[in-house]
Amino acid sequence: MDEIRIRGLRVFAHHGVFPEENRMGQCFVVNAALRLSTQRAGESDELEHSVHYGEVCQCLTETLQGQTWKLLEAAAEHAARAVLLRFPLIRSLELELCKPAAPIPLPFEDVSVCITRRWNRVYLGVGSNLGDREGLIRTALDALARREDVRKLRCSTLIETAPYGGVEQPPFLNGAAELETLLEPEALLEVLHALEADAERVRTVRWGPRTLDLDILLFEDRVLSDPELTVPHLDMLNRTFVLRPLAELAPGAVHPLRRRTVAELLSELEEREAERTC
Ligand code: A4P
Ligand code: MG
Repeated sequence: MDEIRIRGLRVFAHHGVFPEENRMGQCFVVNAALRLSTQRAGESDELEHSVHYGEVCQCLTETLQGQTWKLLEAAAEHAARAVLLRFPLIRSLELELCKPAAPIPLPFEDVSVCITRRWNRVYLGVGSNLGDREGLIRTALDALARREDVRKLRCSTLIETAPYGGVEQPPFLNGAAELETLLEPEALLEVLHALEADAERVRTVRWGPRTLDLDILLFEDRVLSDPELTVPHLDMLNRTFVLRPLAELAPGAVHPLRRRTVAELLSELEEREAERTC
């Protein structure tokens, strides 16, 4: 992806663990790489098709001067977030926040924190088989869409599906959602669990009835194998109630382990199921 780079932006601010640092202030230096496609601006020669780097510098300066944080990490996090929220064309941002006058009683040149934050494209599986199924799903997705760190949320058609997994229970309403988020996977899962709790979900039987189930199916092309969060979702390849709505939203999305598109995975699964019923 193309980059616009800012090097050596100097900002006088008051971040630091020591009270003297908060009182006296010191000079911080910002380096940033803004990742976006510059091709359209390159062809049109119009600023509206790109990002005004002067305004980005202003945004960084205002954010870093608008509040005092103890840690460079916190200052960098807020500065990166402010830029990504304010300039929607920037897909990802690498930001280095340097503190050349940090209070270290030893000879050193510089100390810095360098982070990369981005709008991550994510696909969720949604399901419900208790209560007002559609209302519960829509309420949760509306709440997600209202978050500042979530954008471009789209939901597939919701389809009625027979329960899968051997537990006798009412039919499900299932769908998929696409969104972009600044949240990292673990933080997104926490948000999803909170939404499930808002829907008064009670966990009794594994794969049992639930008011609301929100699963992360795909998170960019990341592969995570923690039992607390396995991505891509472990069983998505075996579930038409997952792949069908997902294929409606993103037939060309690629499963990072299988290296197959969602449309291909769905037709392979449908073939396997047709063979089984023959
Ligand atoms: N977890 C790990 N990876 C993920 C992920 N990618 N997304 C962990 C979300 N959670 C993930 O989930 C158990 C644990 O999985 C969580 O603590 C989380 O940290 P849970 O939601 O508490 O329990 P569960 O949903 O009963 O278990 P599981 O294995 O997630 O079940 P599924 O996969 O959600 O399947 N039939 C139809 N027709 N439609 C359905 O939607 N759903 C299920 C449940 C069974 N049968 C169904 C349907
Ligand atoms: Mg689940």
